Formats: sequence, C-alpha cells, structure tokens
Amino acid sequence: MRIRDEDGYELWLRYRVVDNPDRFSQYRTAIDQVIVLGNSPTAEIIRSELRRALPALLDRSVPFSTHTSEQPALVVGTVQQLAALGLSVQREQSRDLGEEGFLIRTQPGDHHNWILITGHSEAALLYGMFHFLRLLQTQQDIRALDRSSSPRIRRRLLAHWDNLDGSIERGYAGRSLWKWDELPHTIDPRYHDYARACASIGLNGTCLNNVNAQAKSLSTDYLIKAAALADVFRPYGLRLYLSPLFSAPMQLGNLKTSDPRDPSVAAWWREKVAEIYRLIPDFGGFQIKANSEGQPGPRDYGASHAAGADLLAAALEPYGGLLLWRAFVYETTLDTDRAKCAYQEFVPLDGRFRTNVLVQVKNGPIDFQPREPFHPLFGALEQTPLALELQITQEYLGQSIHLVYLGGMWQEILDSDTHAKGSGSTVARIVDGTLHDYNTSSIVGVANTGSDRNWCGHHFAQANWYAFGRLAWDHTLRAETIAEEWIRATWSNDPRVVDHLKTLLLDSWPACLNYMTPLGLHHIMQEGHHYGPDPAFNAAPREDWNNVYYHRADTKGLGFDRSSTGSQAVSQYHSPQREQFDDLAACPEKFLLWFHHVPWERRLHNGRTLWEELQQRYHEGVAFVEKMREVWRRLQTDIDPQRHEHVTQRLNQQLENARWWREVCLNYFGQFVRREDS
Ligand code: BDP
Repeated sequence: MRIRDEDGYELWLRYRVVDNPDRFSQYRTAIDQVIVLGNSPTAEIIRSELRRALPALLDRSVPFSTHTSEQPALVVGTVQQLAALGLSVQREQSRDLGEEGFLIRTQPGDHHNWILITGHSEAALLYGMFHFLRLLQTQQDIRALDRSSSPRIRRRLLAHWDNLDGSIERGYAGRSLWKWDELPHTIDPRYHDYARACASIGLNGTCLNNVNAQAKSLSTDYLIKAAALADVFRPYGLRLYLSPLFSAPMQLGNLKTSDPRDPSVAAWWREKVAEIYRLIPDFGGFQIKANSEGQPGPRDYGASHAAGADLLAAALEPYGGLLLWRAFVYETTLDTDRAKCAYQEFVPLDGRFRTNVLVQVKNGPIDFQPREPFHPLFGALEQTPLALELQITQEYLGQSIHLVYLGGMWQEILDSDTHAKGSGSTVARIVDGTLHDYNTSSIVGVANTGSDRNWCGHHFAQANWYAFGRLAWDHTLRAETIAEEWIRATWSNDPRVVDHLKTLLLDSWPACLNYMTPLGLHHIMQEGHHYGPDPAFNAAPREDWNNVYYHRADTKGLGFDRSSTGSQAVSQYHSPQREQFDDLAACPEKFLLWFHHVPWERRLHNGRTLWEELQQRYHEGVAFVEKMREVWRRLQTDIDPQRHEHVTQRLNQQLENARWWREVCLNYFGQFVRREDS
C-alpha cells in the first residue's frame, strides 16, 4: 500500500491512528469522554487540539462534556476548577508545580479511573495537554499516570532574525512568517499554528525581529502590527519580545543623541515603553545587540554596556519587562584574540545590572561554530543572571541542506562544568539560576522557521526546533530521548524506523564535525554566507574575520594557541578546567586545535599523528554521510514518498558537500605538512 504523501506542515503535531494494538485498546478504554473546564481562549485551544488529536489517534469520535458521568474521562482543568468538580488533587502533589508546571494523574474513582491534567494556570494546562498527547503519540503506557513537570528555565524564547522586508538573516526556510504588510488586519492562520507548535514544546516567548534591528520596528505603526500578533499568541502562553535599535531615539524620535546618560533619551525610552505596554500589556521585553558588528550602543558615547542596559531596563522595570542584553561583542581593541573579548568587557560590569536584566551569552566564545567549548562568561559572573543563546538555524552547520541534529551539541554545553563554585557548577545550573539562586532565568534559540511549507527547509531541521523547546523546558532530558520522541511523533513508531532514524540523528552532529571542523577547528567556512569550506580565506577587512586567523596553519602545525604560552584565553576558565585546556596532553581532543597550535607530527591518544588523524576524521565524516544515505534509502517503503524524496535529495547534496569539505580542507592543510611528517 502506498503511504499517503505528507508535506511536513504538521510538524510533530501529527496525529495518526495508534498502530500498537495493546496501546490502542488501552487508550480507547481510558478515554471515553473529555471534559475541558472553563471557557477562556486557552480552554478553547485545548479543546480544539484534543478534538483534532483524539479522534485521529483513537480512530473514533470522542464525546466532549462539561460534567462528570459514569464513563472514564480525561479531565483538564486548574487545581481550583477540579476541586469545584469534586476531583481534588492532593495539595502536596500540586504544591511545587509553580506557575507553568503541570500534573498528569490517573485518579481512581468509584466506577472508573479519571485522567486528570492540572496545574495552577491555563498555560500549565496547555503544556500538560500537549504532554499527554505526546504520551499517546509515542505510545507510552498510560494506565497509572503520575507525572509532574515544571520548566527549569522561566523565559524560553525563540529569537527570529527576521527583517521587516520579509527577509531573514541566516534564514534557510523561505521568507519571514510575519506578513508585516498585511498586519494588523489580516491574520494568517499560520500564526496560530506557529504558536501551537511553540506551546507544544513549552516555549513561552518569541522575539519577532532581527537583532540587527531597524528603528522602524518600534514605530507606532509597527507596534500596532506587533500587537495583533501578540493577541494571537497570548492564549498560547507565548509572550512577545522585540529587538530595539539603540539609536532609535535619534532615528525615530528625532533627538540629537542616543546617549544613555541624557535625560531626554531616558524620557524617550520611558514613553516608548509605555506605548508598547498600552498596546501589548503582557509584553515580554527587549533583546538587544549593542556595539557589536556595527550596531549602535552605549560605547558610542563612552558609556559602558551596564549604563546602556540601565537605560532600557529602567524603562521596562515598572511593567515587569525583561531586558536581554547580548554579550556578543568583540572589540579587538580589547584583545587580539576574539574569543577573549566579551569576558573582558563584561566581567568588570558584574553586579552593575538591574534585576530585570539578563546578559545573553552565546554557547561558545566565537560564534555558533559546529563545536565550541562553553563560553567563559558562564561561571565568571556571580551577580548577573545569564541567558544562554543557542542557534537553531544552522548558519555554520550546512544550513537547511545538511541533516544535523543539534540535541547532542546543546546537551554537551548545558552539561559542561564551569567549576565556578566547585564541581557540578554546570552551564545548565548557571542558566536555570539554581547555582547562584537567581529567580530569573532565560534561554534563547535563534529560530530556523520560515515560510517554507515544512517550516524549517529540511524535514529533519524540525527536530532542532523541537529539541530546543524540550531542553529549554527541561535541560536534564537527554538528546537521545528527545530524538526518539520527535521521531515517533514525526515519522513512525515502527521500531525499525525508530532505530534507524535515531542512528541518523544522533551520529549526524559528530559526522558533521568530522567532515567540516574536526578536533577543534573552527570558522573556516566561506565568507559572508558561511556555507562550504574556505580555509584559505584571508581577504577580510578585519583580521579576525579571516579564516587563516582561526586555524593558523603553518609548516610547524595547526591550531590557535590559546594556552598560557599563546593568547592565554585558558585563563578565563576556572581550575581545573583551565589547567586541562592549557595542557596539550590533557586537553580534550575535541578542543585540541581550539586551544593549541599542534605540531603536525604530534601523536594523539590513538597513536596517529595530527595529520593522520585529521585525514582520518574527514574520511569518517564522509563515510557516515554515505551511511546516512543508505539507511534512508532502506526506509523508502516505510516513509511517505513526498517526504522521503525531499530528504533523499538533500542527503545527496550533503554527501557532495561533505566530499567537497574533505577535498578542500585536506588539500589546503596538506600543503603545510612536510613529507617526513605525513
Ligand atoms: C553571527 C551571524 C550574524 C549575526 C550575529 C549575531 O553571522 O548574521 O548578526 O551572529 O549574533 O552568527 O549578532
């Protein structure tokens, strides 16, 4: 039988008949009717999702009711609403849920069991409902449910680098989802599906516009348009954020200056923020890129980042608005090693930010490379909460052509031990606020969504959006668990398909590292668009925009010496991490060429010389993509033809690209290797 074609629009919210007979009958027995309490817009969303999902999963109609009866039912309502219905959950079960946490519980009744989905807010019910559907989609046993889950990080955002003209910086899936020309009058139904998808993985914020901002996004016209989006997103628990331009007071307000210390500038921001909150009462706040890559900022006036942040934070504070101040800065006047700059700029400012400010730090000290060690700012600031910024869109990882699952990369970063307060001081614990006992916390993912029918360009890039949301909610989840959930919801529950796709996903990032930037190499992509290899590039206006700056290949060896004999970037890490990175013999080989200039003839742990190992890695990377293609080919009869063919074409291109990377890099680096070292 030919499998029905799919275009990927449904994402992981794809409800198909449960094909495991035991589970199928278990679910049918457990859910005879559904009661969703309340009439709010969020309750309506919950109802409509269950109306869509349950009949499809259970292959029969499921009655909705407003009151209890003799039939087993799924009941969704807040703790208070359930109590009013005579279905109380015990206080200790719901006490620690917090505002957004949910509880899903099988509760025995006189005649039958209830399945209760509850929490303290409507958003909690929404998250609980989506989680329950995930249990069915992934065919879990639901006979004795007792699961509670609360987000570990409070503000979980997607950041769209979308321009007002509809283009997307580093977007590889079509145009922007936001149709500014049509707003506020026309509401594209897709806005609802976007918000549904975000809510289904626990995201609660979206920053609409590019960090390389335009002043216009804060104009009244555009705020009215943004408010229309906020109205759509609100019942999905999704709050709106914007990226302001620091010089907006001049560009929009016709002031003579944007100096953060000028009272007229402060007044302009206060008024602008007041206007935003009049239009969007639950506005989340600002995410700003200042004094970075040509963006205006406080340094233009000799003021610090703290002074700049204070200006905006003071305006947001009365409304509970948050300021995400980005630390992606690299003034080379500070240090000739770009990796050291942000630390040098921000460490002296620790303790000088208002309580509604988070300094937003990319996972690594350079720029969303295929792999970086964690950013040394994690662990360096004790009085300033840090938001972690990850890039979901694969700017440096093959964009929407390469299948690269990023769950493993993010897990590695979150699990990294900064040793800031002894061992166990992981990046995750700094970000979630538990290490320093902050009550604000945030994680931001640069979105990979666009107007493409399948949202992300590559069907498998959807897994990265999914994984980001799941990790943002609970960073203790493992990349493998998340991958399996996503596969079951998006492709199939057939164990063979699940196994094969898991291999594909989990080994895709290591493979990409091998064929692009093994052993700690970084930033050797083609200039500008960052797609494809160009280790020879040496024509940029700034030294640290050249690729040769990063790999430093010469006849002696390869790699950037950031050790104590080089740029001393290692000194920005705490002991014992610092000593480990510093010592060529102890440095994890995955970061070898990040921290050291390594002689070509040096033997690595497996006995191969650096040059031999480099060649081996490039070959292994390509070999894995060949395997990916083969695995995918063998699944041809298990996957719908449309999605199968789409992915096949991309895998073909990925394989060509992987070979290209191998050829260019080995030819280039090989020139430096003397014959007796090879
Ligand atoms: C780099 C991108 C650039 C972004 C910048 C940023 O190449 O387009 O504007 O990051 O994060 O990765 O501000």
